[in-house]
Amino acid sequence: MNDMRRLAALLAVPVAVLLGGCPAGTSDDGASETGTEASGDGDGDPTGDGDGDGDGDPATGDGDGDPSGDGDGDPSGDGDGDMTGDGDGDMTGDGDGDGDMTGDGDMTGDGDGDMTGDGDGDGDMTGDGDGDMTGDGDGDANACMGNDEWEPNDLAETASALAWDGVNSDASLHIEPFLCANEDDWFLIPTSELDYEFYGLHLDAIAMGSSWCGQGCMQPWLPAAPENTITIEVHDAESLMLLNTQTSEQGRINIGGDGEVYANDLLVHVYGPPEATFAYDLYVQIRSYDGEDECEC
Ligand SMILES: [Ca+2]
Ligand SMILES: [Ca+2]
Repeated sequence: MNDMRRLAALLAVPVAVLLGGCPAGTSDDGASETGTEASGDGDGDPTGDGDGDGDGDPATGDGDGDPSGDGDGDPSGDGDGDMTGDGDGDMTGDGDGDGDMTGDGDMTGDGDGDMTGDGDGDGDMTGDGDGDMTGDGDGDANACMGNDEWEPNDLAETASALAWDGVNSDASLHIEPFLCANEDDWFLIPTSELDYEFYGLHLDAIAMGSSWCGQGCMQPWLPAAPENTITIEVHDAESLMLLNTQTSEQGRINIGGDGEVYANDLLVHVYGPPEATFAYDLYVQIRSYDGEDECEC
């Protein structure tokens, strides 16, 4: 292959040098226009195009004096007038046509065409690589800036694994997440770590503005409204079977249940209508004993 290229270069250069300096002999000389060449078009060169260009490259007929045939006067053959052969008219040879040296169409050189230089390839300015503008990395354009530390967890597959705050005759945990508009929060509860004879689930969720006991105990409460509405589903983490669910229009969930169905790891799914966006408390408790939760004012 290298030998072939070398041969082509050796052949091309002398033809251009030797014939390129003598245009008068082939185009302006009336005697040579009489059809001495085999093309039969009367212009005195062998291309058959009738242009009589006499440019020293009898094979191309484009009048530019190089053998590439693209008419731009350089031998790269891409017609853009530079030597890179990428056809974009700048000298970088990266083919992106932007005239800088990075090759990605902007100056950052990370290949994604945005100016952040974060190399995440999503073309937005957040640098989290998920292609939406929220910067939370969850790929959900509806999420909000005030979201919580357990993101991204908008799908069962990306549920945030939680740890128990303490384990003895019951296991409990408490977190304070945030629900954005049109958002889902999924949490994985490590119930299978527990070795109980009995599994009693007690799950409480309290939207900001409500309280543990609420209006009945003269404690803070929220009126029924879409913006105060929250739904929680409890699934078996392996089968994804829905084990329990509750919706409250007043931002106060209180789920209870017991049995072997709660012995496996659990998935807790939190969501609301589009109007609902609030901080909330989530309490999850698994008890090894039976018992009710009653508000004692
Ligand atoms: Ca959230
Ligand atoms: Ca979420």
